[in-house]
Amino acid sequence: MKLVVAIVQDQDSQALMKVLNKHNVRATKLSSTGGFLRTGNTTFLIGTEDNRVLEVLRLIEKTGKQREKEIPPISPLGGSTEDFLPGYRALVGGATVFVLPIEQFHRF
Ligand code: 2BA
Ligand code: 2BA
Repeated sequence: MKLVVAIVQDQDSQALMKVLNKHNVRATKLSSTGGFLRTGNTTFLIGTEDNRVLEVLRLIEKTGKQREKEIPPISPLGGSTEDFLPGYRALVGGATVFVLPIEQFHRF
């Protein structure tokens, strides 16, 4: 068994959950925050049999879209022009995915 951890953009999370449900893939959705942009994203925990990992990856790949996110420039009040941080466009991936081995699985 494997644990698929998938970080997706909030905009794609509903569609992904729908697709997973449709394919009978069990999942848990967590609200998360990206360390770089400090904005919300969604983390899916998907415990699945080894022989379904590829299928799950394909479902995630098909659902997530790459998007450019605009980071506004920061101009500090009363700060010198050296403190000015220019705007930034980050290309945020459709999904960042980790696949981990599961040592044990229990339901109590
Ligand atoms: P964030 O950390 O908010 O990052 C959003 C996007 O900003 C990233 O998209 C990347 O394009 C850019 N970015 C992040 N760190 C950067 C840096 N140090 N320098 C320049 N640009 C940077 P993605 O790579 O598609 O990542 C989307 C989200 O997936 C991330 O949100 C984070 O929550 C998660 N993630 C990505 N790589 C990860 C990792 N190795 N471990 C844990 N979470 C990760
Ligand atoms: P939910 O996904 O909201 O599922 C609640 C209950 O609904 C499940 O209880 C199960 O009895 C039933 N259920 C869920 N998916 C089903 C399906 N495809 N077909 C038939 N019945 C289904 P639990 O199995 O005790 O799970 C409780 C919660 O634990 C789940 O809430 C989910 O958040 C998490 N979970 C369970 N298995 C998981 C897995 N393989 N990966 C990730 N999260 C899992």
